[in-house]
Amino acid sequence: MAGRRGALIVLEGVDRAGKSTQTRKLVEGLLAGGHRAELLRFPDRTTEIGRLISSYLEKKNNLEDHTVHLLFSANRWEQVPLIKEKLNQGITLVVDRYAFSGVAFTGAKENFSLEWCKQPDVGLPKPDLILFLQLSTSEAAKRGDFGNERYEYSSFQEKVLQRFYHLMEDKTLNWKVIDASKSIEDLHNEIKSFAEEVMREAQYKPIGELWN
Ligand code: DGP
Repeated sequence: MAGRRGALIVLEGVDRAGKSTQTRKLVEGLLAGGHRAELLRFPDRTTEIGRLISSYLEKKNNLEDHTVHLLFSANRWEQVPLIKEKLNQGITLVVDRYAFSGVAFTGAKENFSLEWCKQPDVGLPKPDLILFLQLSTSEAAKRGDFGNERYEYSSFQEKVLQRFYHLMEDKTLNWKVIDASKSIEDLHNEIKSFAEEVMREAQYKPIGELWN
């Protein structure tokens, strides 16, 4: 048993692709199957940095674009000790958004290179699996009105999607693209089988470093 670790599984996608529903269902499904699993989400709005981010997203405050990028990254880094501890205890972590959202959302703004955007997140624990919930921005928009938060409009989401496609070209990462237009249950079953496979493979591997 010694040395077995949990897997780090990330769900990514544009807004309204169903990430939050699917992360929740995956954790429930893994627990029901006798696995140890917990959910994390970024941004984590409960920390002090998270509260700053949250009021920025709610447009209650304005922050300079580089500054907010670094805050999102810091909000991930502040959870790294906990992430490592849980993984080493054998707990699989299912994460709703990670550094890829960080790069895709800031990278969708004018005058930000992907290279610059990646730097603050270099060295974060490397996901064993990144599930990309693929949904066109027009399909996403049909799922109901976007909310009123910053970034929740179609022309921006389209740019975000292009940045995600660019990030997916990185073959050192284990991306799996999933058709998010399927039913919630079909999507869940597909995601769960990818997750169980990677949990078996990750058990004896050291935790990697992202983009390093
Ligand atoms: P959510 O709580 O999942 O609805 O995400 C909040 C919004 O913040 C969503 O529009 C995506 C965006 N977002 C998530 N992570 C990052 C990040 O690291 N950087 C930036 N700029 N935006 C992010």
